[in-house]
Amino acid sequence: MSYPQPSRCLSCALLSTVLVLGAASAHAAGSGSARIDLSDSSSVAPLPTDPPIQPGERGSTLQFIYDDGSIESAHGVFRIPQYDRSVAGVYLNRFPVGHPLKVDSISIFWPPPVANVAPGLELMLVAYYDADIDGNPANAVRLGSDVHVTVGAQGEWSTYPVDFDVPAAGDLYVGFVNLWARVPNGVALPLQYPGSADSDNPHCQSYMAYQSNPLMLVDYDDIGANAVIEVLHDPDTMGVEDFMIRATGQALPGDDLFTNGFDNLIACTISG
Ligand SMILES: [Ca+2]
Ligand SMILES: [Ca+2]
Ligand SMILES: [Ca+2]
Repeated sequence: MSYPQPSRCLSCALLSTVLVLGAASAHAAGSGSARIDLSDSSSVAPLPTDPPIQPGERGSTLQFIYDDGSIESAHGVFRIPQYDRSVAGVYLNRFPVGHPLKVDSISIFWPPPVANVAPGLELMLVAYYDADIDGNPANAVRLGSDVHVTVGAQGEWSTYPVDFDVPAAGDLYVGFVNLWARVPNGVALPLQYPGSADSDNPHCQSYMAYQSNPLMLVDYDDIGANAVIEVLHDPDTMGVEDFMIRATGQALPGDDLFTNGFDNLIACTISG
């Protein structure tokens, strides 16, 4: 069996689009992210553009979507330089919101079989609230309690009910942790790419957090305790892409006319 050639992110810790926190060194040895190109294996017809972001009223379902439903790549974290084991990470989309709300579902598009993410593997759904709306989730507060679920069918969406209360306007981050690889030194071959991504109409609001030392476990309670936080915003390595992680939400009681609150969305500037 042949695998698509990954593009590795060995230098990404030095790029301006990458937030590197703590005392970790660059990726000379340790863990690094990589992607595979799946643009020829899309099983879903692409839409012309992402679904429009519509204002909602109290009682209506709020949609948080950056992708067009067609997958172009998938991302993973691996032990480097051996490039022989998959390491756990936190995969997130950032949605600036203008009001309190309740997140009631998270949907994840699981990549096709070539990404080696088998149905039934255990993951955890996570959400965070960042009051300072700065695009850096290092100080974001984790919301709710543990939600353990499993990978669904490959090449399809899985929708999971959740109950995460966002307390106020700010940045909402939603996503998952691939718990099945959250063991010292990760898991053995074949390499796994759990982060399905959409290259069309990128919003630059997709993040990966992980430890640079593969012996250390990714911290999903405190994003800032991880050595690396990357944004999918580099054409040469990670791509400029959106994770195929969606959410729905409801306005909390007492809110009046409610918008999805994307007012604070930063511009997605593609460089290079
Ligand atoms: Ca998109
Ligand atoms: Ca697409
Ligand atoms: Ca922040």
